[in-house]
Amino acid sequence: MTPPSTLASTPAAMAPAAPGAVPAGGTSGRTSGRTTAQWQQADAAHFLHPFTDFQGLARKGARIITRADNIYLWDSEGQRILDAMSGLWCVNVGYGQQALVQAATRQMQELPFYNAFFQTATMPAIELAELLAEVAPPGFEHVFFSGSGSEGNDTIVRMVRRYWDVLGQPQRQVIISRHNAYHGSTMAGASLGGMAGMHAQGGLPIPGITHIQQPCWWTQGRPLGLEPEAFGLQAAQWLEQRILELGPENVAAFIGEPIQGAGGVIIPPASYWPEIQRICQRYGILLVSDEVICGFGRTGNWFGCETFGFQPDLMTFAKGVTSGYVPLGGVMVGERVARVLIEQGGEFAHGYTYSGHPVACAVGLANVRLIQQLGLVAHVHDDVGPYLAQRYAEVQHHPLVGQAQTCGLMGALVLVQDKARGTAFPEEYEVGMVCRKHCFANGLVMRAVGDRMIIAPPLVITRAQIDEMIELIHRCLDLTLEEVRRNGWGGG
Ligand code: PXG
Repeated sequence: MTPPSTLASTPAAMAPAAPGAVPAGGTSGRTSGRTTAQWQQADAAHFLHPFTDFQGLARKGARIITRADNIYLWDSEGQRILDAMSGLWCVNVGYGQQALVQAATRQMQELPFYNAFFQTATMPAIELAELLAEVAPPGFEHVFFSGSGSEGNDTIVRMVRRYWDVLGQPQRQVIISRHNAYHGSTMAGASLGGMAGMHAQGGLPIPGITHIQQPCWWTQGRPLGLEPEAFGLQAAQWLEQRILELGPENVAAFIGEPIQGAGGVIIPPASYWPEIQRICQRYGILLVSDEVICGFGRTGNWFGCETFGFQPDLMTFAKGVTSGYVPLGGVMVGERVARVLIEQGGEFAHGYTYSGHPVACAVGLANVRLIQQLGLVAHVHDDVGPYLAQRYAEVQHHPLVGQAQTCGLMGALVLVQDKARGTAFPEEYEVGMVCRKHCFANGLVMRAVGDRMIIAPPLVITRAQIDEMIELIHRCLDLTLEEVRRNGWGGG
């Protein structure tokens, strides 16, 4: 096991305080003279939060997060919280890593911004592109930078359609994705995604995007009495069926997250991705792996496609590339696409002001180097990943848990009303939200997606911290079970 001392970051308290600065305290220190209620009032008055019922939040008041270190957050009331979601699936190296702070500071002083549009480049962008080509699977030599995962997926749509145009097959427009996928919140990102609630707002999906069923054995394979591996093959067949319905000559690409993250950590059976790859190859269709969550060590390899044994043509990345310290995303472009765009494509009329932003790239560079120096990919693969799997096998025995599954440092617990039969709770009970409320009150960030409780802790987590997290999870499951029984909802 990697000794914890090499993984722990410098405690914020040890950093010298600037004259007159408010101390980085968990309680009133960071509140700059306002109470939590005053912060909440100002928040409700001016800040429209993403994916939020504005009125509902205004009534309740947001939790104000004031500082963080390693895998812990502190709120404005001084409560310490174990962040089992890595911010939002992104703080892979944990909080407080001074190498990233210094890289940003240095770059801001030297060259805070210059663009990459008019035949210019900055050194951090070049160096990061070079390093990403080194850590990516073989065959990925080129990078197109964006500012986020959503923008990265917009780039994917533009790029795959451009690829087929250049090859003289402009009718190859359709991109196939999956229900319950999450690929971002821009028009193209949300269209690629398969979230019904998002499609219901704003006339989505945009034309040329279609969705097949997701490979969720628990909700789809199990009721049919299929073994996971047989179900994986069947779920891949849904892709072939759709390709044949559309006509293979009209299909540009298939996109998927190796593990669906925001959809509830849906880990596909091992048979699924190799069969998807075979089908894409059979019809010449581009295969896109959305690595925004699975990339940068999350599943125990640098990229999720390596864990699941497939070789995509394009990979979207974001989040873990900078561990969320600053925004950055992009697309890793495999040789099949890169050669066509470079050698035959002429100008690709696409790009963002912040494509290759020097500060973001400098932080990305420091972050990827830190992942290498700390050996975090091996730490997940050989140590904490298997250890989490072992501890989750125990959580599986809890009366509320129907299924407990992990891959690397992603985990899902399915809450069930009847453990023996694996029956789901009625949706209106919102049992996931009940559990989340107990997590919130007990100093644990665990996300609820319907009845699936999900985690994705920072990769620097140690075995001892996994023990601490599992203890909290048990406590919150027990409190949820008590409430379920008090309400007469069954349970166990
Ligand atoms: N692809 C995947 C697979 C993602 O998970 C995006 C693209 C979009 O990235 P940006 O950087 O544009 O947000 C994501 C983002 C959740 C949640 O509820 C997940 C994400 C974003 C917001 C909420 O789990 N993932």
